Amino acid sequence: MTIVDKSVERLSMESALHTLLRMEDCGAGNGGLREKLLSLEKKLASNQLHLAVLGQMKRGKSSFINALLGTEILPTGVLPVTSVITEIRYGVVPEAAIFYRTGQREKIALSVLADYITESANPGNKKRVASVEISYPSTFLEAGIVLIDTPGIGSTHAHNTRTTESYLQQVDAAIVVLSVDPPITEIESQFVKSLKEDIPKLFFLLNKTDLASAAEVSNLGCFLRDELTRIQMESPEVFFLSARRALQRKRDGAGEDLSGMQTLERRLRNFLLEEKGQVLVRSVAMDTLQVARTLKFAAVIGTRAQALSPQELDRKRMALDHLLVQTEVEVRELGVLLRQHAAEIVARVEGDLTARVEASVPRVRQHLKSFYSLHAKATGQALGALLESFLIQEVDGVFRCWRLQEDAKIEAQLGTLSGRFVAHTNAILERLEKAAGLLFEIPVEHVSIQCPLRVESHLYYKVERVFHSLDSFLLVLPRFLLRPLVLRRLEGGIRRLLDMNAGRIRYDYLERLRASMAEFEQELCAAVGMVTESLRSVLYKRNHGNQRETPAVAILDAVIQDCSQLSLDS
Ligand SMILES: Nc1nc2c(ncn2[C@@H]2O[C@H](COP(=O)(O)OP(=O)(O)OP(=O)(O)O)[C@@H](O)[C@H]2O)c(=O)[nH]1
Ligand SMILES: [Mg+2]
Repeated sequence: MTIVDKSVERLSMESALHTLLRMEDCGAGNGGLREKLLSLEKKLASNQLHLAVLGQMKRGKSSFINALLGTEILPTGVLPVTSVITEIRYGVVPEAAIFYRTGQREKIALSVLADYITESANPGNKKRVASVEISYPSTFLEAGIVLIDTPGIGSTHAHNTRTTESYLQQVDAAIVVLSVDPPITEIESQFVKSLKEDIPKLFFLLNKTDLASAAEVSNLGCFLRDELTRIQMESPEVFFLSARRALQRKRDGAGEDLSGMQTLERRLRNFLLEEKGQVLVRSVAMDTLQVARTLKFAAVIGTRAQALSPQELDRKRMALDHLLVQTEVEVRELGVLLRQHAAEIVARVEGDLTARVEASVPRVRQHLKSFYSLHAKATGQALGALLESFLIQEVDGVFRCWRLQEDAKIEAQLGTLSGRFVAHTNAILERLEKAAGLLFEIPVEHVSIQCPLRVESHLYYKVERVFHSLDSFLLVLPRFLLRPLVLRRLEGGIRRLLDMNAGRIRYDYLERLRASMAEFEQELCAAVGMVTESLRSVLYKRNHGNQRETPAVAILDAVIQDCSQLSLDS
């Protein structure tokens, strides 16, 4: 038993799924449907809360996670420490796995973790670690919480900020760690504002309360809430903590909780159970309802079929077979059409990207020249390094804004497209169900399917060096000759840098669109396949279990009722 009790809703959802799976085991259904039920069961069981711990460097993010786990797994310190995204999830054996950008994976002992995730042992992430996964046998994690330690934003190491930002879209909730010294800075306010867009739920944690008196903490809390309200955070949830005291208390294993940790732990578990868990149960219930209604429809037809004479049954079977084949043809045609539309979207992205690069080359060159004039004193290698880091930032900016706009554009196009295709599929299903109902003289209530089409974002930018060391003989050149030479070299790298990143982005969009479309098409086919297979299986099983069909309808009615209830917003 985990520390989180299962909710009543979750238990009845589990039981509804078991009932349907048991019916499947009796042989009443079909393979696709069984797979669907098993995937729903898995979805329900995988109720996990991906909880990122975010904030400016040195606020105590890693210390907070250590305190939650009651042990000092993560390195902490007075200089910027964490440089790699680190996920910590439940596991019986304490260990860590390193995922490299090359795709390689390596298991390591927790004792050498610092060699991979700290700025001092892995400066600028030269070991090219993409992420780290830690397993740890903590009861807190066993409830289904995955903690994510992140590099501090606003760190002097710019790559750390980028690492964190590119990860945010994957989390369910985040704890923004602030501290009493000072409670919130302008950078943090801006950061919180940007987070609101990406993360469904934010908690705020004012850490290091041991450094202030109770009265000061209370004042700081008010100040923090005011500031959060000012930046339009609706009813912000603020917690107070001393990660230092909390860890000490867990180590000593006793004493009154003065750290604030218990309140926070309780809230996080409730959040997982009540809010996230309910959303999940609701979505599983909606899908299960679909399955149960399909099965009932088929079961009712099956019952009807038993009352028919063999000749009449054969005639109706032939008619239904014809309908099923026709449906399958229509769905295949729909698939072809869908792929055509997907290709059009990809072509549009390519066009936009090319236009972006073309428009940016002269602009970036102009910006580089202005920056160059502003730094009239620098020359030689130093000037090269300065211009290069400026250029990298510029290129990053070119694509960052573009991607946001492009993502919004694609999202809108996909929304329209998926809406249309879901409607087409529903129309096909409705026609089939009506015709089958008419054939067997039973009432039909079509339940619309819903499969949203979404594209996940996993893009990483690659910023490569464009300025390489100057040949030593050039360094003897007088300043008035050397400076323009350095500028020209950098200018020469602009297009290459833009093209290289455009290529990566193009490939990334292509892959993501392809994967999403394939998944969407598969979902649509599965929704139709569930109905056609159920009808086939029930019609060709006339001689097995004559007595089973009637109770099946009653059982399905009960499941339908439960799922309808569970799928309602509470
Ligand atoms: N007094 C006090 N110090 C704390 C507390 N929590 C963390 N610290 C100290 O703050 C410093 C930074 O802690 P970390 O946990 O490394 O901070 P971080 O946010 O993970 O830092 P980065 O990984 O560099 O972004 C360390 O010296 C900690 O000992 C606390 O509750 N009280
Ligand atoms: Mg840290």
